[in-house]
Amino acid sequence: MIRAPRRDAGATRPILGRVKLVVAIVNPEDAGALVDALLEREFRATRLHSSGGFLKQSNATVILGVDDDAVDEVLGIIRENCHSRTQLVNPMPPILEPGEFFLPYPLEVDVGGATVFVLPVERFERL
Ligand code: 2BA
Repeated sequence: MIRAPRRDAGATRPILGRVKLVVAIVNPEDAGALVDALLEREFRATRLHSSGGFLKQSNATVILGVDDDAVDEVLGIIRENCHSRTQLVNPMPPILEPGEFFLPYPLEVDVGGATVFVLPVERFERL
């Protein structure tokens, strides 16, 4: 777990150990429980409001900086709290020629429990 330098500890210094940035794109209905579960385990997290490029619906992006050793624990917490769902999407109508017609019907799309990226962090400081 990252131990950020305290403000009264004098000079700011980078966190020891290799740090990773976990970026998790999750359903907004799961984001609250996920952030609560992370905080319970003493992980600091930031929740951003985002939206998916394909469905154009709201989702949530949760970012957190963690020690390399803690990445698996964080992935476990994400797995426990984020559930996959089926969402209906109305396809865009095509451009029709005269005499053609298009009967729109909703398509089912599986949206994963979470899309997670783990990135190396060059430097981490709390100033
Ligand atoms: P959306 O882009 O709105 O995508 C929602 C779901 O639609 C996806 O679920 C996937 O099942 C489907 N989908 C997306 N693009 C598609 C396509 N070109 N053709 C057919 N089906 C498509 P997930 O894969 O679980 O992704 C959930 C959300 O995670 C995405 O929302 C997007 O916001 C994010 N995401 C997924 N992959 C990403 C990536 N490689 N980079 C950045 N963000 C990503």
